Amino acid sequence: MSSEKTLILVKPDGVRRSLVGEVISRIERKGYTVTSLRMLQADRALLERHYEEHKGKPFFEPLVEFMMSGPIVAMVAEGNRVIEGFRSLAGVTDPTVAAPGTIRGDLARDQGTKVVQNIVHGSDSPESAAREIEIFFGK
Ligand code: D4T
Repeated sequence: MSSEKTLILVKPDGVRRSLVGEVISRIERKGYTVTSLRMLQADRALLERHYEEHKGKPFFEPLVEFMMSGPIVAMVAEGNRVIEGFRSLAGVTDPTVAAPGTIRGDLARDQGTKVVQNIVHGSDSPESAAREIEIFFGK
């Protein structure tokens, strides 16, 4: 049986709003297994690595500032097709149009900020997952 891993973050807005349990609960109720978990205060160096694909974009600096604005929770979830499955649970990036029933569609909205505050991050490919898991949990 082939299993897969993904890196999931509860961003500072999710932690501030006490939604960590809600996010983990949705992951577990879907049937995935959380196999690693830590709360941390991310620093700039870590976030520049994590978001390197966005360097130079207009929302990059606001994104880094937002992600440093409070603690985050990082976790690894496992299961068949978990990368695709968690992105489906999360909903699309823009919470205004994220489908009801998804984490972003149910729990987030446009706050009028320079960067979208959308509660969670999930890896978008096996390569990103491996890279991001190493950033947050080491080899
Ligand atoms: P993450 O990576 O946080 O799971 O979000 P997504 O996969 O849904 O979106 P992303 O990597 O394209 O963007 C990272 C982060 O930047 C914010 N963002 C993104 C923004 O404020 N404005 C934008 O135009 C985009 C594309 C939201 C998530």
